[in-house]
Amino acid sequence: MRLSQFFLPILKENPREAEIVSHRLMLRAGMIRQQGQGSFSWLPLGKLVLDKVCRIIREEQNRAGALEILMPTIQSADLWRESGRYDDYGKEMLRIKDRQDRDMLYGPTNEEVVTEIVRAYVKSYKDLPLNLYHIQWKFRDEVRPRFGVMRSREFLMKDAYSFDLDFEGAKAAYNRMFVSYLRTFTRMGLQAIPMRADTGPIGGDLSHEFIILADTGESQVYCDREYLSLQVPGENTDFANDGEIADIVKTWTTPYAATDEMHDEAAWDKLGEADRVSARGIEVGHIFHFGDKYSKPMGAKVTGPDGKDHFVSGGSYGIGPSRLVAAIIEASHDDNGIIWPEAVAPFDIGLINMKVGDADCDRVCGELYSAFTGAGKDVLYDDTDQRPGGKFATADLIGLPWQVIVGPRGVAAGEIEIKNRRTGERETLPVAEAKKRFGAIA
Ligand code: 5CA
Repeated sequence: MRLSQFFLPILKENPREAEIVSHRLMLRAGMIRQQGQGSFSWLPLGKLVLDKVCRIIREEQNRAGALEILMPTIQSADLWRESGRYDDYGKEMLRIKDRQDRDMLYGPTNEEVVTEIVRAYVKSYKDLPLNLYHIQWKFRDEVRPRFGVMRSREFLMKDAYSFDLDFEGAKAAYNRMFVSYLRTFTRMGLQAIPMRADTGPIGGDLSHEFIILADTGESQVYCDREYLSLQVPGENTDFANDGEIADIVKTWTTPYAATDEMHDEAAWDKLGEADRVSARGIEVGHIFHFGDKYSKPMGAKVTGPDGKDHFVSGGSYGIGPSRLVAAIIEASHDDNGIIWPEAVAPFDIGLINMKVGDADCDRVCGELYSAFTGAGKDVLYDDTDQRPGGKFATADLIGLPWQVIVGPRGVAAGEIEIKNRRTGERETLPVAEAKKRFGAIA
């Protein structure tokens, strides 16, 4: 992509409304545009990152056996009356009337809709286990929308829903999602700690929040330092092996970890002073086990191996991709801007032409652009007539992992410079060597 043809509305000044660094940097880097209270458009740079985050989530959901669907945003109030949540949910729910004066709502979550699907089609235990997920916009009329996309009113959520014959099956499904979440967040360069959590309006008897430690986090959290060095399960984890998955969950739930609402002072006091981490945290995922809370009032049942009817046992599993983009920035930035982990970077390489119009610089940039893109790299080529200082500032602000800098003096000697955004390390290389460095055959 040529920067001259891209849409990157960079802000020079710090936007005054932004209280935390991720909100500030997302606005400055032209990733998002606020459209209303707690409502944002995603501009091209932001959308590229959001899509990469969603792709990792999808891959890990699919690996754990979940199936992707897509449910509507606007839901019928009658379905929520069946579960009993229409009146309970309170002011966070945006209630709407259609032209026939029917009560509708903009979904804050989807337990009712997905339970209706299962009730309609799933009749036998042989059709279970089943886990259906989607990535869809949600609306919650939050009391305090703030911090940009971190706590917005309209936000993207990946929500998965598991259905099993009995409690044991549902626990195995919960465990698979638990392990899938560990892998998902690690792949985005984040260290997420699962903590015992309150179940709130979703309900149920077991729940974990996945928390990123960050000073700007909204929750107070408590955990054992041991979490900071636990090994995240690898790609070869066998999700079909309930025993293996349960062992991983045991390892990750044995040391103490709890959010403020679930904090147990007595257990906390037993930890040595040096092992205690008391910090602020950002909730990026939340999983719930709630058994027949929805299937019973909504009549979602299957015939069991005993020939009798059983209400299906369920759980739900949320991740906030839009919040995650902000959380990744909170965890990875410096004074000059964002530092994207490679897996979610909007482009892999920023190719900077220091003197556009200089025949040799243009030629070498053209060659490198073809070589890198040919090797499967996403490249943002700064072919604008901005001064070098401005180009460097933009490159640092938008945080691409690598900068490849082509200037007249270097080119005359057949050399270019590469800079690693994270470490700041610079290296001067012959052009052919630079091509090889990023996977292109010279
Ligand atoms: N139905 C369940 C699980 S699918 C559910 O709704 N869970 S939740 O309420 O915990 O939300 C799931 C995830 O959505 C949260 O962990 C968080 O990452 C994200 N999220 C929730 N509220 C907001 C918000 N106002 N702005 C941005 N992301 C949010």
